[in-house]
Amino acid sequence: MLAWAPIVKTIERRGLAAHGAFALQDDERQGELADVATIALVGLAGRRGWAAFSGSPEAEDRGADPLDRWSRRVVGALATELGARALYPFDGPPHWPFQRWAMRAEPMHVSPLGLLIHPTEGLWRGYRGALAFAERLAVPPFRAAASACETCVARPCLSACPVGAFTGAGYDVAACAAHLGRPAGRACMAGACLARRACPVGADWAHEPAEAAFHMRAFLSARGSA
Ligand code: B12
Ligand code: SF4
Ligand code: SF4
Repeated sequence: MLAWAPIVKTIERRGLAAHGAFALQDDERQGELADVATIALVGLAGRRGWAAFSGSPEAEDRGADPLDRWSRRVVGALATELGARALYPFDGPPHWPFQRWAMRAEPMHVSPLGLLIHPTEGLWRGYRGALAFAERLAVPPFRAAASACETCVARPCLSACPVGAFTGAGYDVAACAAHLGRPAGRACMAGACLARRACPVGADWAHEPAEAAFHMRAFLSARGSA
C-alpha cells in the first residue's frame, strides 16, 4: 500500500495542496474508473498556490482558459511523477463529481449557497484536479466534523447578494450574471461574490483582489457576457 505522507509532500512541492483522498467502492470501479482504487484531490495552496499560477507562462500568454491549461500541465506532471492518472473538474459535461468526492475525502458540507463549506477554509476551497491511483493508498481515517452552517443562525450568506440570486430553490445564475455585467456589479467583479464573502468561516482564505477578479471574469466570460 502506498504511504500518504510522501504523496502530500510531492503535491506541495508543486505549489498545490492535498485536499484529502478516499477509496472507491468496488461497484464504483467501472468505465473510466475501472482501474482506480483511490482518488486524491488537489487544489491551489492558498495564496502561495495563486502566486505559482500567476507567474506561469499560461497566466501571461493571453490564451483562453489559462488556469485550466496551467492545471493540466502542473497536475498532469504531478500525476506522472506519482504514477497516477489526472482527472479535471473542468472536463465535461459529463463532469466528474468533484463535490461528491470532496465530501468523501474531507468533512466538507453543502452550504445554503450550493458551494461546499470546509471547517477552516469556509467557502474558499476549490479543486484543480484529482489523482486517480490504481493502488490503495494508506490515507488517514476520515474525521467527521459537523457543518458550521448548522449553528449559523444569522446566515449572512443568504442576504448578501444584491439581486437575491440565492433563493430556497437554488442559485439563479442568470440573475447573477446579468448583475455582474452592469456597473453595479463591480463590487462582486473586483472582490468576489458578496454572498461568499459574507460567510464568517475561513475569512482569511478569501481570495486576494487579483485572484477574485480573475475568477469572476472567467465565470462571466464562460456565461458569454464578457
Ligand atoms: C457546472 C458548474 C458550475 C455552473 C453551475 C453551478 C450550479 N450551482 O448550478 C456555474 C458556471 C454557474 C458555476 C459557477 C460557480 N462555480 Co462551479 N462548477 C461547476 C462544475 C464544473 C460542475 C458541477 C456539476 O454539475 N457536477 C456534476 C455532479 C454530478 O457532480 P457532484 O459532485 O455530484 O455535484 C453535485 C452534488 O454536490 C450535488 N449536491 C448538492 N447537495 C448535495 C447533498 C448531498 C448529500 C450530495 C451527496 C450531493 C449534493 O450538487 C452538485 C451539483 O453542482 C463543478 C466542477 C465539478 N466537476 O464538479 C464546478 C464547481 C462546483 N464550481 C465551483 C465554484 C467555486 C464556482 C463559483 C464560485 C466560481 C467562481 N466565480 O469562482 C461559481 C458560483 C457557484 C455557486 N454559487 O453555486 C467549485 C466549488 C467548490 C466548493 N467549495 O464547493 C467547483 C467544484 C469547481 C472547482 N474547480 O473547485 N459552476
Ligand atoms: S454564512 Fe453561515 S450558513 Fe452561510 S455558508 Fe457561512 S456558515 Fe454556512
Ligand atoms: S457574484 Fe454577486 S450577484 Fe452573483 S451571486 Fe454572488 S453576490 Fe450575487
